[in-house]
Amino acid sequence: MKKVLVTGALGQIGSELTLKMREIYGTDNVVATDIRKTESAVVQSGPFEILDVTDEKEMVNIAKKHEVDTIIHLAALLSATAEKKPLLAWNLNMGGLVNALEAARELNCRLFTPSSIGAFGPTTPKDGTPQDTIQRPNTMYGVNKVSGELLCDYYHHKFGVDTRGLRFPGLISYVTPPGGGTTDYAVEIYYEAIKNRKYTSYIAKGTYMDMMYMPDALAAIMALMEADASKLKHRNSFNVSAMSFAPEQIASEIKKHIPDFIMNYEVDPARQSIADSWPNSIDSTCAMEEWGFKAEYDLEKMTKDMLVKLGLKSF
Ligand code: AKB
Repeated sequence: MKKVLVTGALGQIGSELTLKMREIYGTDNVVATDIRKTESAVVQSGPFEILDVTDEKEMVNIAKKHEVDTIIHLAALLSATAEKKPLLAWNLNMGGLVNALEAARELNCRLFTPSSIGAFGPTTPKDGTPQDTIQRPNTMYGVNKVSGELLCDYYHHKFGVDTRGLRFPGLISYVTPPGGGTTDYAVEIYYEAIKNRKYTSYIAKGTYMDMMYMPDALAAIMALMEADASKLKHRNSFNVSAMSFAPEQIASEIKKHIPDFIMNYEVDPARQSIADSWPNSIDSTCAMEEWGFKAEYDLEKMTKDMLVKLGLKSF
């Protein structure tokens, strides 16, 4: 990767990935884009363009203007929002992706886009979910993710576009909060633990989902993008996970550091039913074997780091 274009650069992944890549590849070599402009470090620290990803012409123009060789396409709606606004999700998630793929085809760029554990559904094996398995999701987000995986495979086989992707679990970070996801509780809980010493979970006890700390997610994206293409048997998209836990387990990990922390439950049926349709834990073996995926953070290590970064003093 010599010159990279990032879409959705002000979102949860983009706001950290853009800065990390600017450190590695050079500030001017990472062009950030988003539909809005804010005062964030991403906008202040390097090239930034306003881009609505549903505008194909504009995407190609910006990619051409900056002579990029890689597109990191992150702009998308997450699962809970997509379920509330399914048509918008279809138009944005699929429209944005096909435009990014067309830009990559026309300009001969490598393309990364995230898939998700949401690409699985209620008939998928729930534990140790394999790389290649049943994918019949019952959410609009899941439909978008499976369609996106297939579309990326199609562009790879039909047009030779170097497409790569990861099926991300819930991503946890202290920098930019996610918005509209089902796994967001696992981020909110840390903020609330620091602020109010209590949290009300909208996900029920005993609901396991895969999760990953953001530094591992950023490292995984860069390792996959740098990987030797000839080693990749799978294109879209690799299972990657660092941990799997239920709400009561993250709560008891927090309690080790904040003993008066209280967890309550008020289950949101909409998000619970999305969580129930997803795997308990996915198997990342193919990612490990094909390009050396490795996660550094488990629940214990991540919790310590999150609480310190969010300002917990007494450690
Ligand atoms: C969501 O909850 O929608 C995302 C995801 C797992 O894709 N965090």
